[in-house]
Amino acid sequence: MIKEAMYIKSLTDLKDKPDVLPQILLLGRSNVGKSSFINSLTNRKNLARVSKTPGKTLLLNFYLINQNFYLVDAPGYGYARRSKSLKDDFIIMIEKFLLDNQDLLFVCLLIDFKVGPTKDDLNTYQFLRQLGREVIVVATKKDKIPKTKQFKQEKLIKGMLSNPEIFIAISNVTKENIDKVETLFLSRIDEVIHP
Ligand SMILES: Nc1nc2c(ncn2[C@@H]2O[C@H](COP(=O)(O)OP(=O)(O)OP(=O)(O)O)[C@@H](O)[C@H]2O)c(=O)[nH]1
Ligand SMILES: [Mg+2]
Repeated sequence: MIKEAMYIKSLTDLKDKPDVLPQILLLGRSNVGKSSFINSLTNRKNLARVSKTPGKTLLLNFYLINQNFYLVDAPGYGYARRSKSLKDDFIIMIEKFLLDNQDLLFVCLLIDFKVGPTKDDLNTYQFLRQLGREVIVVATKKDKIPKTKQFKQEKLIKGMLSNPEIFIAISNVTKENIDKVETLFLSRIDEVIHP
C-alpha cells in the first residue's frame, strides 16, 4: 500500500535531486492526466496540482512515496502554445534525465485511452525503447469509453505500440485499476530495495 506521499521539491537539473532513492518517471502529453494519476495512486485529492493552464512550468516534481522511492512528475509534452525555445528546453531536460540517471527504475508513459497514442506519444515511446529504458504504459480516462467498446480500444492501442510488455488502462475518476498499478510499482521498488 502507498501509505505516505509527500511533495519534496521541483527541479530542472538532476544535480539538485534530493537523494539517491529509486525513481519512477511519469511522462505523457499535456492534459493526459499525470497529476490526477499521482493523486489517485497516493489517494490524495491535491498532492499534485491538476492544472487548468497546462504545460507552463518546466519542472520535474519529486514526490517521496513510503519514504523509499520517488514519483517524478514531468511537464506534459506536445503543448502547442509553448514557445519553440521552451520546447527545446523541455526535450533537453528530459533527455538528460533519461540518459544520465542511475536512479531511474523505469518510465511510466501515460496515454489517453480515448484519444489513443498521438504522434508525440509514439515518438516518445520509440525514443524510450531506443534508449533501452523499460516503459510501463498506463492509459488514462478509461471511463470515457463505453464498457462494450473498451476491449476493442485496448487492442487497437496495444497494436499501435507493437504490444508493450506492460499495459494497464485506468481511470482517475472511477479509480479502476489504480490498485493494479500500485501493486506493480511497489513490487518493482521492493525488488531493488530488497534484491
Ligand atoms: N474522465 C476522466 N478525466 C480525467 C482523468 N484523468 C484526468 N482527467 C481530467 O483531465 C484533465 C487534465 O488532468 P491533469 O491531471 O491536470 O493532466 P496532466 O497530465 O497533469 O496535465 P499537465 O500538468 O498540463 O501536463 C483534468 O480536467 C482532469 O480532471 C480520467 O481518468 N478520466
Ligand atoms: Mg500535471
